[in-house]
Amino acid sequence: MKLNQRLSKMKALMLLIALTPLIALFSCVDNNEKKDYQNTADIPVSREMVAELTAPPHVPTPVGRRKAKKLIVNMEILEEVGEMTDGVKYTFWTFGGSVPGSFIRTRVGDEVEFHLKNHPDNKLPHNIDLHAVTGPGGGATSSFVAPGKEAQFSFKVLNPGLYVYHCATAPVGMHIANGMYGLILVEPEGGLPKVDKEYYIMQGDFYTKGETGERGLQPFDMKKAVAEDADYVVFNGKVGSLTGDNAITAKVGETVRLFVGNGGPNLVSSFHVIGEIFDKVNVEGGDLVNTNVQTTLIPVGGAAMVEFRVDVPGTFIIVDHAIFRAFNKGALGMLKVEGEEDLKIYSGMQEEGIYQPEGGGIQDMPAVEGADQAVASAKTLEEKMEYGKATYMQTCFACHQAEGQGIANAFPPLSKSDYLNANVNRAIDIILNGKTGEVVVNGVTYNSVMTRQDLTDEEIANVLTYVYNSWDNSKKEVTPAMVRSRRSAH
Ligand code: HEC
Ligand SMILES: [Cu+2]
Repeated sequence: MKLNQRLSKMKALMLLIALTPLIALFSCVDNNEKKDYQNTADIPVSREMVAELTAPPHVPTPVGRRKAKKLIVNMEILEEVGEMTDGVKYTFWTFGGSVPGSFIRTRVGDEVEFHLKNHPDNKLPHNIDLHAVTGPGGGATSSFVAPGKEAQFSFKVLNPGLYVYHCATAPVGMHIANGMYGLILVEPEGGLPKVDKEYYIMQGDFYTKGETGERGLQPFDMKKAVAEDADYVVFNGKVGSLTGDNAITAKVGETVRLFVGNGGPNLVSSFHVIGEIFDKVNVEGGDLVNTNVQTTLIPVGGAAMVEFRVDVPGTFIIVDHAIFRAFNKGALGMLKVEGEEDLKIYSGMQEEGIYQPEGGGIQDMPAVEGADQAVASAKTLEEKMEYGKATYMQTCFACHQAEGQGIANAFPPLSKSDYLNANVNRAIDIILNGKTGEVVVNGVTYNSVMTRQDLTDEEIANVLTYVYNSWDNSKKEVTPAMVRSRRSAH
């Protein structure tokens, strides 16, 4: 090496040494961000970032040491048929296509810009109430969104913790019962302590027209929901979402953190992992840490973070310890741990399978009698009303509501509807063909979409007879012949 080369190298080295205190000073300012504010509301945000969203049981990357940001959340609502258990289908309403909805990970001080999109193929309006929001309705009042529309609102994340979010559109219970809930995590400054594995688990209870295990596409049952008589109590939206090949995993010696939520709508969870003790629980998802916990209570609309180290291999069964729910209604998951046995901790006389669901009761329940009941023709007005009401509750109820009152800005009322009462043929046509464009009902303009209803002539006659003879309407009787003649008019 030549002398001048060596000199310039030394110069560079000296420059570096001279700069070192400065660099240290800068990184010190960085770490002392706390000093810049009294309140989390005053934490400054730097730059913008699109939030990573994940479906259960996965969670997005930890926030670590990142600074508060403007965080863009793009959440799409999807109404889709999914599987509750083998052979049982259910129409789930979802935030992001999964039950529970996409996991949102933030830190205190983030300014969240929330974009709620309601897919154009959906049938209903929705909104979102995030328990992490300080503001009216937790965002619900600013996020009501019809199919094919997008709503935007922003909020500052003030309190660390694990929070539930859910739809709060009427009938609220029904939206939640169909799966409209999820978790939003707010990490403290500097992030949560590091662990090896993190998973997202959320419990929910479901109510179907048929009995538990009855096959086919099962509609939601309002009566059972009100009676809190659940057909399914499950983790992550379906029976078996966390069992067999879907089990969550860890290796001996690893630390595991579960973000556990409960969407309800009705049942609190006695959350327990068989054969493990929670080393640490952030009770109710807040700052209070309890240690050495066997079972932790997760209220409906609440959450908890549980942490434990796995010391021995095996299959650890995750349950709601209200045990019939686990073995008969689906609230059962598995954590599979691989690694070396430690005979000191556990002797090894492990019997796998001892806690399997009893005979897979849910899967193989035979279809209940009455499923293939012949459809008798309605003769009297009373019978027409009875059959018509059944069709109404299955087909029209979700939009026009139980008393035909509709939903403001979205679904016109059928009760005392001047539009309905003015023209029977027009009403028949609407059910046969669907309806788009403006309609004015009792002086209020609606401009939305009613999809065409796939019903028989008799079903249409009965449902319209039911509607016309309910809620102060004009008491007309619609016959299958009338429907037939409208059908052939096209
Ligand atoms: C997916 C939601 C949805 C379902 C299900 C639905 N409707 Fe509608 N209905 C609407 C919407 C939206 C309109 C207004 C359409 C427009 O703006 O053009 C409407 C309009 C109507 C109207 C005319 C306006 C009024 O209020 O009088 C009648 C009558 C009606 N629906 C009856 C029914 C009946 C009966 C059923 C069940 C067989 C049914 N609808 C199912 C959404 C729905
Ligand atoms: Cu909803």
